[in-house]
Amino acid sequence: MIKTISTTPYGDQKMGTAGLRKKSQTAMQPNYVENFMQSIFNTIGKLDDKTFLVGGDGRFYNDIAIQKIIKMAAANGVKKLVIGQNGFISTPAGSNVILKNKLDGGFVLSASHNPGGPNGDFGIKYSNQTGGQVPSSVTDKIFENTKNIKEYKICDTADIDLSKLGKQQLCGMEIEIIDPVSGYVDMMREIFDFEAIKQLFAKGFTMRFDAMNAVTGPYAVRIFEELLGAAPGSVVNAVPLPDFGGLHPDPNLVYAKELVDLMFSDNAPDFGAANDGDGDRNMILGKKFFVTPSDSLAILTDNFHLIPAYKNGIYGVAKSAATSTAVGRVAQARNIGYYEVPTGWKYFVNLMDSKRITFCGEESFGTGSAHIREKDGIWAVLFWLNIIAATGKSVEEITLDHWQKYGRSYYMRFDFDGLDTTVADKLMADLEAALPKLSGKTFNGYTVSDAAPFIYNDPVDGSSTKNGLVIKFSDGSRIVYRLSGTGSSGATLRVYLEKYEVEKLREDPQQTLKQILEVAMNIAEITPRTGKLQADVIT
Ligand code: VG1
Ligand code: CO
Repeated sequence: MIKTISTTPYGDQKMGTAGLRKKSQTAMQPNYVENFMQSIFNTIGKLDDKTFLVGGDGRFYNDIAIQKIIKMAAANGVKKLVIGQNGFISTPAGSNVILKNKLDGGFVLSASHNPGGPNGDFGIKYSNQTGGQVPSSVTDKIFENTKNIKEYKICDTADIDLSKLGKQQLCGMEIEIIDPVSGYVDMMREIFDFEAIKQLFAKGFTMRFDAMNAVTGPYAVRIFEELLGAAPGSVVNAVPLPDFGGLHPDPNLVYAKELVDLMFSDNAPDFGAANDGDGDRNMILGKKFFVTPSDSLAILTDNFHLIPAYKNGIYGVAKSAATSTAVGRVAQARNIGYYEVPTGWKYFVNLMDSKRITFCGEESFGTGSAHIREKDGIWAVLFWLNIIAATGKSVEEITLDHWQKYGRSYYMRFDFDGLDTTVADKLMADLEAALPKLSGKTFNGYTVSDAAPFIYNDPVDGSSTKNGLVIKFSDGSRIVYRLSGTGSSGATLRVYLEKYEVEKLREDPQQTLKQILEVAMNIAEITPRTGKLQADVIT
């Protein structure tokens, strides 16, 4: 039943910030998924003692791709696959399954926060035994393999029934279908004070959680409504749909519009949150109040002692370079380690494995801890609920307290989408070349103190990564430029702005950052080069 099929390479199967991400139509081309998976199997080598996790966020084409992966794993001699029931598992739940059961890695079929459907995106995230996505040294090898692939192996059988929990066999490979929710829920119960949060809801606390028709619906209903007692209906868009019901499952102020409108209305519940397609991102809102992800990371870190799992202390904390420096002030005050890494969760993995950090986060609505090796949307929501339950304060009060204690980093991100790749690459190259000449110059009253590419030297494996360009000003303000590595067509330029204030704590970020935005646009010549007068998405 095992067949060897000849194939020809596609030249574009390079993984980006988080796995392979392509238009569904691209991924649906003959042998596209097969070539990519065979290249991974070839790169791993010995497979007869290996067990992998397989699951996904339920998006369009996952059902077909997952069957291909199962049949190919069997034909390639993989020992065992652990598969989420009906092919579902969130990225954080998948990381937990790998770690807890000491698996050799896994495949989560998701393009994360990108839209799904026949005209949306498809993706595959590949993790190793750490439970985190493989480092660039591995993705490079896989890419090389995809460029030379000549054949793949597949077991020629009928599709596997993924609805039936328990064990089965396929072409000599063991398959175990698991409930994707229960193990994750058990882990959350061990970390947080469920009793305290339950009492909070019992006293009438209200929340809305928007699962955006993606993978977290079943997790959120189980945890928030069934276990913690949030009112039925608190979780909305709770049934995962292949096209996310037309939603763009990116939990930010632009795409989670329904939730944002409610939270800024007079009918707002006490607390609002949303997750992305694969459940690793989170957005936190209070009544008429938005918490930036950078502030959220700083606030969670400063309140670690309120959470049962962390009350005895934490190692350090890390953030991506583009994320605001707010958490750095907490790290300093708390006297814990502090690391800045390139964008992408995979860079946190070595720091967690070597016990250098406990918490980490990114400005892109990602927060997490060393309980797993991926960011974790529901974890962040529970962390906030636990702080609220422990302090009796609202989201706004908690955030204001934080700013009063540490000052506030006004922070915004501006995305310029759909750029011509050549134009975007040239903009970055020219800007990088111009950086040395910027030092000491003043723009709109801001004097450049330092301008250089961000370079990360991993303290564990010694690898060096360059990602993004950073301009620092003498008052602590910063501009970071980088190109997105998760898009499926064209280029996206991201411009991240930050300004630190100790006294003016309640200004409008857009106003506060207006001058710096102008500087950022001018220095990089964004309008003349791209034709864009303003950003497409502002978060
Ligand atoms: C974006 C974010 C980055 C995040 C990545 C994956 O990458 O900026 O912080 O880690 O998405 O998120 P980029 O290269 O487009 O800026 V997800 O929710 O895929 O796992
Ligand atoms: Co995601």
